Amino acid sequence: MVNQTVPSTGPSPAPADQADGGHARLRQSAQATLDGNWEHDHTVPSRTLYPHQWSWDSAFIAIGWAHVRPERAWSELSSLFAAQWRDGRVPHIVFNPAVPATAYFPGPLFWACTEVEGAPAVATSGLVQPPVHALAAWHAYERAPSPQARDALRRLYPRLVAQQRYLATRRDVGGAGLAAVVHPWESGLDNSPAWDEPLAAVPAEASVMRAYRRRDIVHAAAAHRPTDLDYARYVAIVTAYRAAGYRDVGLAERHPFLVECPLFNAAMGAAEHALARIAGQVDADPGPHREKAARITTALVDRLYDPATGTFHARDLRTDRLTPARTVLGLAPLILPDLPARQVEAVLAEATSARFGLAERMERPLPSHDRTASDFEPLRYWRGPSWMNVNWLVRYGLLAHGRDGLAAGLRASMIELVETAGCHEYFHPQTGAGLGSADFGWTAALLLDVLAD
Ligand code: 9WN
Repeated sequence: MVNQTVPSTGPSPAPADQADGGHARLRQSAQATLDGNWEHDHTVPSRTLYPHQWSWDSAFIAIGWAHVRPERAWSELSSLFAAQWRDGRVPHIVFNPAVPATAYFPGPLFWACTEVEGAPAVATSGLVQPPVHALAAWHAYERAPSPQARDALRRLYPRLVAQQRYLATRRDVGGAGLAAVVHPWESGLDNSPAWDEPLAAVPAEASVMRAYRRRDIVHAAAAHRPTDLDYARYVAIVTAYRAAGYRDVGLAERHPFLVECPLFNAAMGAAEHALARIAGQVDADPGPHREKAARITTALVDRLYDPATGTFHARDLRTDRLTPARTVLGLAPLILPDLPARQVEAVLAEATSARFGLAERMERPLPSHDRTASDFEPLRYWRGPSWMNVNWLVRYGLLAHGRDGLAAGLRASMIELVETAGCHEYFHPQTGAGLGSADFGWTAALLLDVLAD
């Protein structure tokens, strides 16, 4: 037994650290990252790689702000939704006009959205990202409830409803109650192996990238980013959507990439659950949200769950087949509180297998792709590295299904990772080394959130 009276010879924690489970300094450094990335009414994901506002980043970042400066959480979300298009889409990038147009590729001139009818005056992209905003808004409110927060929630509510309406109507290309993503960037997991098959069908040559200047590989190692061929296809898909004026009518007949993603649709279902709770605070009717949530969960299980693999896959609408990769996207439906027990057990079996390594005591957080797959790449972006946001979502799902032991194991591994490597964008899934941008917004924000539990 350790004699508590013997003075330690190692560095002793500062008094504030002792009072905070040893995490005061970690919390301070996470807040310093958020402060450093704050930009008048929003937070940039990274000062170098991503100097504008990104949609799902802002949702995760708002959760972190709720712990330290709640007014910024609401500013984060309201500035994003101020750029909502008339049709309800929330753009995946809102460009800061004060930042040079060449700072990020593809920049505002490439998207050319300000000329499109129904787009806002500020320059944006024409794509969306996973609709995690209602869930984030509710979570931020629960973390720091106040009359001001409730007013902000009241103002946000109709915009969140319009976002859901856009996805449930214009994006229901498959006609079965799920939303389709029209670009890998919309999934948020840009070069996930889940997109390899549908992306391979998009005609493109890597050499077209000679006509453009990729800015990402100025700031990050090319071996840790999508390839030139990936980018050539990303550009080709945007070009097709832009040529159609970013209209969604007729997507099935003309668009080169149409996929139903399990994470995106799980977020859409979780958003209805969150909206039901928000409705209860803002004198609206929660009933229709609960009904929509139930329909989304049923459609997700019918269309994206494969009993043969026991996990969720993406459905390529151009072939009407599930794509074979077993990625972390398949675990995301756990965030649905009404996911049937059979699928909950199957997803837990997948998560706790050697593919993902979830356990009550685990060395590293979940990777973005199956560790045992032959195309697992530990350094390349969404093809292996661990990311805080998907780990946060899976932990949220574990808590929703009462798996507290597994949630605690995941939490400890997330904290240890950032404590050792810093607030990086992503992490080597075996060594834990920090990859991509340092001082990354959602890593800092979600760390603050898990530390608070
Ligand atoms: C394209 C900002 C965004 C994240 C995405 C991540 C990455 C952009 C890029 O950065 O995507 O949207 O240039 O690679 O994949 O999830 O929202 O952090």
